[in-house]
Amino acid sequence: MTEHSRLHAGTGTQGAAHWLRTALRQATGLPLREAREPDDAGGDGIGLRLAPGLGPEEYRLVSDRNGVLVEGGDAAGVFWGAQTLRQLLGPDAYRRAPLDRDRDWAVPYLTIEDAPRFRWRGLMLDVARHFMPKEGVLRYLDLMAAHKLNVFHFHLTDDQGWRIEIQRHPRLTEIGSWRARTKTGHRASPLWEEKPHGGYYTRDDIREIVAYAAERHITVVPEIDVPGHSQAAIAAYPELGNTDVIDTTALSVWDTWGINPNVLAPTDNTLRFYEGVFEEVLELFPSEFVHVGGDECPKDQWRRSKTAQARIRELGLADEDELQSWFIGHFDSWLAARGRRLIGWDEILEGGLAEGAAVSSWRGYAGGIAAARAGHDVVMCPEQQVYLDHRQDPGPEEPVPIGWVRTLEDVYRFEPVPPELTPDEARHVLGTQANLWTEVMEDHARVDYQAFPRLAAFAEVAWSALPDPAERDFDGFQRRMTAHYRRLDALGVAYRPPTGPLPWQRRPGVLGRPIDGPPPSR
Ligand code: TNX
Repeated sequence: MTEHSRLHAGTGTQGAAHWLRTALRQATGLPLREAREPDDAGGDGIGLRLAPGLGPEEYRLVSDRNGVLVEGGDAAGVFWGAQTLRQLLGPDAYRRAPLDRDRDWAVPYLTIEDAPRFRWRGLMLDVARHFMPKEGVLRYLDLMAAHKLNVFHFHLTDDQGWRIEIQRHPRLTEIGSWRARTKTGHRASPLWEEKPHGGYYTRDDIREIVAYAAERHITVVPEIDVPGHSQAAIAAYPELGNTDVIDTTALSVWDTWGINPNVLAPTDNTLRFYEGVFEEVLELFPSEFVHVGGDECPKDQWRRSKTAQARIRELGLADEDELQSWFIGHFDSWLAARGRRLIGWDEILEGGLAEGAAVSSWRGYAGGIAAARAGHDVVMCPEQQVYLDHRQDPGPEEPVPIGWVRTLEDVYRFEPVPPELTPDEARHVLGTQANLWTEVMEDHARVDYQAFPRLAAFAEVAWSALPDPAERDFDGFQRRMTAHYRRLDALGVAYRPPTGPLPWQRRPGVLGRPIDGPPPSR
């Protein structure tokens, strides 16, 4: 490419052209002027066009002496092809300004034909435990796009914080979006950070995030976690809690970690309140799926609550599990009536799975298998495999070590589709997702450290992995990683170096919760 190279964008490829021109102008300083006709792109120009013969998200990239042509089955395919083109230009193509204006930018002559294995290639980010300011979220969307990930599961609420402005319930953010102090390390750690922590996204921030994602062919799936993980909401509106069991007015936004007993009361008031929340959520997020959480809802308060017990009797339910299932079922029909689909953590299977609901299988594969067999769609994200908060090395230097050791190779060999599913059942596996829970990740550098390099291995699993993990070429992946580390450097990603954490990436003296031995395989 030279200053004379032009970019021709065929019908329906303007979005990818805009992204590519912006990215390459920044990195190369070349103008990449618009070509009016495909043949006008110059000998080493770039052409983008739709090719009806290709499937969804599929692309073909041809580089030869006529320049580079990227064809996609749809706009997303062209966009992923444009990402590959940047990859081929070398690590400096990921920078925001040229290091050297005189250098040559050449794409090797080659042909690439490429399409994703899964249509749900997700990353979940928990912005409740530690808030990630909007800039950081936009940056993660760029990192996702660079790895061809296309679903951003946005975990917006939890016991430790409520992160989305809801106009009709302003106290959710006035009270619920910050806490006075924070546990440092695992909950058994004696350390506290004695300063307020918080933040939230305004409605316009959310609109911007959703639009930025859409420009990158990423769908944002919002999560409002109910009926557990709700202490921040109860602190803001005490009537949402089980007021006949505890004094909910004494609750504040939670400052430590773990499974919290203070759950929502199964009352009409709570249902109406959350319908109001979800109405605003639907206005902001166009995604087909809306995540309602449903995980880790201890039933102790419901057992002790006269109100909850009366509701169980009135509905003719067997127990508290069925009460949770009724609660989730309410929002399943509520969402379905508005043309959306509910997705929840695999606990929503307990007490009967709501019709039409999809499941995020996190406690292993079992929930996903049961759901797929019952004809429900599944996103595979087993904690034994793709919880990136878990440590990536057994060494003593790992910062705040949590969970099982899941190395780069472990993640590379993770297989989303369990072999016990028949081909028909396996079609319900929409794809897979890596989850970033941020209890011990206080800023974006800590998030980077846990996410990378493993997210690169995960991205290959989601896009192109052979179904049999034993057939995957990890040595080849590692060789390709040498080049990829240079790209991550150019992007400013604070990954874990293969040789171990850098001094400032360590957290000496902060207690984690490592689990010894390998994770259960199923
Ligand atoms: C379980 S995964 C949780 C999260 C924690 C995570 C820590 C899930 C649905 N619930 O609340 O942050 O473990 O690994």
